[in-house]
Amino acid sequence: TTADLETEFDRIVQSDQRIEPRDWMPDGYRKTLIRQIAQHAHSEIIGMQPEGNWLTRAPSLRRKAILMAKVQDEAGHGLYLYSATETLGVDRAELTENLIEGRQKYSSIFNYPTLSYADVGVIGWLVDGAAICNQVPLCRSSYGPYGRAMIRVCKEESFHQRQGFEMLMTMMSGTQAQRDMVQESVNRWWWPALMMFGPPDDRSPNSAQSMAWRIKRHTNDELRQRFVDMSVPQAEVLGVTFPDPDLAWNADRGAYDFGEPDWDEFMQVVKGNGATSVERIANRRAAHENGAWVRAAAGAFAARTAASEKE
Ligand code: FAQ
Repeated sequence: TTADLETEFDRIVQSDQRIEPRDWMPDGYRKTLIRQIAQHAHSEIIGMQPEGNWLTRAPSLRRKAILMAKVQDEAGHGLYLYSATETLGVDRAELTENLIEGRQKYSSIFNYPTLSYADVGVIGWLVDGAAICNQVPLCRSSYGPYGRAMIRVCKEESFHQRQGFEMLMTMMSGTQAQRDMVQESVNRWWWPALMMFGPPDDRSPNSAQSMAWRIKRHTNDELRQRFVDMSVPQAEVLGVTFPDPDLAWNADRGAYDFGEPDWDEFMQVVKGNGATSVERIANRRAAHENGAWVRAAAGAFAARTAASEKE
């Protein structure tokens, strides 16, 4: 009966074992996973654009090769995550339609422009840094295919974070103009990076249920705090500051106090009114439409191969 299936599902989740694609799961669990994993996949794919903007202008062959590899890694992450979503019974083509028609979201962070080359380093350091902070606990997510995809994604994101930090260290030991460029970039990205963790806990409609199902392992505010605590000493090593007058060590809590992100700006960006929202989706749509002939050719080739194997 359904009650037995539910009891078994709860037992698996509560004992920290994994739900696998063929296991029974509540409809809400399936829907939540499709929403979160698809949004995550879309973020990786849209996330190629801000840094991709600097590929043709990287200052050396070495920096260009590194950046190209990083952007390709993001494409790979998107593909594993679309595959993980497909195990829940949806089709990748449908997910892409949802993205370009604005029916599914992607991370707010990718709706900001990359105005200087320092942004490449700051995205690696802060955006990949925030992504790791959020995603390491997701390696223990209750849904098997998602947790397993996260392991490899996190390893690659850690490498991306290091490359961003290394690039910024190089710029910080350069000229005053380079140091100013890094600080200006940090000023623009700090608050949007904090918004990546989602709305505050008292305004996060999905957290409680997702935590009960062990899809999420920590609340949005817990992870935001962890990210701040991790980033401040790194900023000191680099020699940059964060644009927050309320940022201060709190000895009682053993953590940094920090100011409130502009949640009105966050809501606007999530609604599709970010500085580059329209451009990001237009680029994705154009790439999808320009790739139609590749999908058609691959489909025709697969059908012909299957037919000749039958003969
Ligand atoms: N942007 O109730 P909650 C990367 C939405 S890293 C846009 O708290 P939830 C790597 C949320 O969907 C970035 N929307 O929701 C990379 C919900 O709306 P819905 C991707 C946001 O799911 C680095 C509503 O607000 N990482 O790509 C955001 O429990 C460099 C209420 O929120 C992931 O996706 C936001 N920031 O918690 C690539 C990680 N925050 O769906 C290239 C996996 C919230 O009901 C270069 N996802 N919303 O219509 C998660 O951990 C969770 O989904 C959260 C949100 C924590 C993002």
